[in-house]
Amino acid sequence: MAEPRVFKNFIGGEWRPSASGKTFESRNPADTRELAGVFQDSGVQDVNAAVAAAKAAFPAWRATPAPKRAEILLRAAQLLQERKERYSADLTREMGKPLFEAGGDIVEAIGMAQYAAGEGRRMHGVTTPSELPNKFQMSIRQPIGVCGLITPWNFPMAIASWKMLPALVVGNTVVIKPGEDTPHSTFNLVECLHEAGLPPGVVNIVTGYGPTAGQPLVEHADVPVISFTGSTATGRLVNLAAADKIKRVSLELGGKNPVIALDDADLDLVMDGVLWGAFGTAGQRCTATSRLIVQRGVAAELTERLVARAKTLRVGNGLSPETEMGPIINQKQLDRVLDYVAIGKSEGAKLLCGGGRLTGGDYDYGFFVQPTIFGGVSRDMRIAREEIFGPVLSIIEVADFDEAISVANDVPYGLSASLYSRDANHAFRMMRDIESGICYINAPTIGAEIHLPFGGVKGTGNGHREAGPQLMDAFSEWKSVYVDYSGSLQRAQIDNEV
Ligand code: TXE
Repeated sequence: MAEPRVFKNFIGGEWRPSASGKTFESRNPADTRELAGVFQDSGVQDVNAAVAAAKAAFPAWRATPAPKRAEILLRAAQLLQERKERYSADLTREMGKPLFEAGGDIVEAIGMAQYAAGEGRRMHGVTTPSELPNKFQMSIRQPIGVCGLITPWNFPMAIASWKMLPALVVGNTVVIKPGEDTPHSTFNLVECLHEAGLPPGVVNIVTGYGPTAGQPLVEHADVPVISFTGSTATGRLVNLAAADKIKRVSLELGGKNPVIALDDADLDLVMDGVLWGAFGTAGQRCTATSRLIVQRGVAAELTERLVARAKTLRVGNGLSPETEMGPIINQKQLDRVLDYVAIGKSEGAKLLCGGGRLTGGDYDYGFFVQPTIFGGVSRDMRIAREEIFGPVLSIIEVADFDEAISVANDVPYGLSASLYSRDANHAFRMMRDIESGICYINAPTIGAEIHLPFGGVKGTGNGHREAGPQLMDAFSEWKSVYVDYSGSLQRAQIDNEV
């Protein structure tokens, strides 16, 4: 086994230990005997140093032409492509997801680098006519300053890229505090940016825990923008801490995503979609399928076939090519998943398969849970309403499409939702009536692409979207510019009275 790497904070283009000298370990969740890396346990002094470096780098980066900024992103995309295999293994080692899924994380970062780089040659504003003669007007997009990025552990490279690359192409500088379980992938992303020519101080990494390293970043007076992905509870704290200084906060929080399967659905397609949606990434996706809302006519057959397939899924170390489902990220999340299994049973739901921790042999060194399916779930049960963030699927039977939509919308979240049906009328009603930011027809609840906005309604966030044509909105200000070349004072709304 290779010597574990010790990562220092990356501040102003230099490697710096935490001011306290403290470090923490990240271990492979599939095999805790394996150390994935040692990272700095940072505090307020380290955050202050990183913000100072980002602030100092801002004027020159802001003044760099956007197409030049974009060229660096494109070169980084090329480097990511060349290193995809190595970075995927690093990601699997720290996060646990199987290698083929880890590759998806890297591909998403590559796609985002290419997409954001395209904006370097667009970054369109608008020109509009004036209501007065001899007057010109337009809007221009401008950077804001130092952006504080706080990311979770489930998509260690993809989520970092969604936030960092749009912020950079607009001309902002960045301090990122990655999830404490999975910091390595952020270093890999930033390594490519630096080799591609990113100037020192434009991106800074401070590792550590939420309350000690995340909170000082949120509260820092020189950080006007916070972009956060994580739990609803922490998102609320972040929002409250930022409110005092009237910061811009973009939150991407949880989900309780439904698949609706109607009697006329292609059941083979539903099977594949639900298994992938519920058990891909061991259910640790904000878009994971956690509810199957199924019409009565196909409920029995679908349930029986799903349970049979779930029992055959190969759960194991993500580094092994046979693995279909990896571990849970850590002990705390494992306990949470098992707690929800107990809650489901006590609420009267029927445990159809799974529900236990996998033990014996190598399983004893990781956080493995069986793919779990509950039947007989009703809409008011906690397992039908609360985000579990693990491989647990709740099946809820309904009479018809109307009841399905009503159940689907009856949760505090609204990120992703899916309908399986051959009926175009139901498909269009779904698109109109489902309360979610992302809607799929005949496809699972996971699989968002970067060319469309990502985010949700209700408790899933606070109205912002990542990626898509809106990707730069959280990280830019609009400036409206009026140029009067009439040579005299022209008063809008007064001198042009209708
Ligand atoms: O998240 P946290 P956790 C949900 C999911 C999961 C639950 C808990 O339901 O079971 O959250 O996961 C940083 N100020 N999601 O505990 O605490 C923290 O260090 C500033 C959904 O891992 O929200 C990490 O970098 N920052 C989600 C980040 O916030 C703070 C993905 C997320 O951690 C902080 C992950 C503070 N006071 C979990 N406290 C999704 N939307 O996909 C913590 N952090």
